[in-house]
Amino acid sequence: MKVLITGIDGYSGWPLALDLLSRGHEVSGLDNFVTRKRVKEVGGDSALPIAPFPKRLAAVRQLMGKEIRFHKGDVTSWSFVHDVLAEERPDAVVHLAEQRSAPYSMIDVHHAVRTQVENLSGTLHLLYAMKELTPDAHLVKMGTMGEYGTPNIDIAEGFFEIDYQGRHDRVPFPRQAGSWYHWSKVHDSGNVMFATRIWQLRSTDVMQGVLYGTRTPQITDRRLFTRFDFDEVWGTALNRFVVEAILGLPITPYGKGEQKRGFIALEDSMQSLRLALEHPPAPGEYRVFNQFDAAYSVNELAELVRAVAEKRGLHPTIEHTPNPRTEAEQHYYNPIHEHLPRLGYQRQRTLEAVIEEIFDDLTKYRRRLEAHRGSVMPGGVNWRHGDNREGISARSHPAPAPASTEATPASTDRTPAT
Ligand code: USQ
Repeated sequence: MKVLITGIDGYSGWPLALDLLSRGHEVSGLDNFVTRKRVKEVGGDSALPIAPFPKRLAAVRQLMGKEIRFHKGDVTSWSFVHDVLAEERPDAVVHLAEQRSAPYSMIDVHHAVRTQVENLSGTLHLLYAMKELTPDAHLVKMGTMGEYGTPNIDIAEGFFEIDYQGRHDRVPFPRQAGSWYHWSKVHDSGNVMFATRIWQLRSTDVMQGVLYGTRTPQITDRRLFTRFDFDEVWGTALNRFVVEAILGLPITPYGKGEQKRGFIALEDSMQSLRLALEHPPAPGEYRVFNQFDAAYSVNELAELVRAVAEKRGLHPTIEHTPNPRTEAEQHYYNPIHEHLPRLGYQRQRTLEAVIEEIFDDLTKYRRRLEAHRGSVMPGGVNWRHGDNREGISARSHPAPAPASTEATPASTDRTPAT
């Protein structure tokens, strides 16, 4: 199968490319490398050193004997998206090229607008290009479990049956997202669902939980490392807790710490995406996968990280900090996840084992963590403040470039296919 991965340089895009190549699929990709730049703007960096993209491609060639065709550019450019699809004519597109940080989207009005303009326009460009050029191809769109929020009832897998005022229907499960970023995914979901219906496209909307881990079976060399973020803006709670423990900082659950989320290991996410690709939906079918293995509270994560740290002679404290987010800190959480197991999905990795690996891998790069210690502690982005630029500047060197509310002028710069 010919698969185009948008956002191929990202945390999950890169391992997905390796996974698909190793299973004999043909892979092409696009990226504008903006995540590398934006993480640095807030004073962070990947804990694991990631090779420049041409070196990644050379390593794939040398170690796997495979080629990835690459296009440098921005999905906010219609002509770029159109040109890439016209050239590649993929059987499937995995769309990961979106701004993926909730705190980044909450920095100020410019970051909120940038997040939504970029994410929605990229998806719309892809939908239009697929309708015109590859109407039979399958779109696998990365959404998030955070689209649903934390309702006081079970969370259906995309759709649910409802009786209301004497009538019955099957309707999308309500979305109650918790950041401008998460809302951008909600709006995307509506757009993908609508385009699929009017143009008879095939689409899978992946409500993915929080990803974790540094390894997949194909990451066999440091040139193939995927990124690992741990700063306040780009790092997830689990990543941050491990780094806090290694650096001797307190582990920082926000508020009561009883917030629950669904989690899935990087390697298992690759398995899920592969299963989705290898079992495409019918024309006109929009399906939703709740892609996670188990739910954990932030306090459970903190305790697991502390337990692993203790075994290694580290003695981190757990210090609840005032919650900078507006979110339920104690709530019911029971999302249904049945679609992937029906396709043969089986969890391979446990959270405990992967936390051990993360400690192993990050401890070797302790100096990189030390160099970005200032970006770890919370307090820079508060949901209740309209403007957090001061909080962010305080921890970043250099200060972030001023954002614009205009759609980012897209780069159409094209690197020759390799
Ligand atoms: N949290 C802490 N302490 C911290 C950082 C976060 O307690 O130091 C809490 C947050 O308040 C939140 C929970 O941990 O309640 C999860 O936050 P997170 O930063 O780990 O993850 P989140 O912002 O939800 O976003 C991440 C990814 C995003 C993806 C999403 C999946 O960055 O791209 O869509 O996880 S989900 O959470 O299912 O929406």
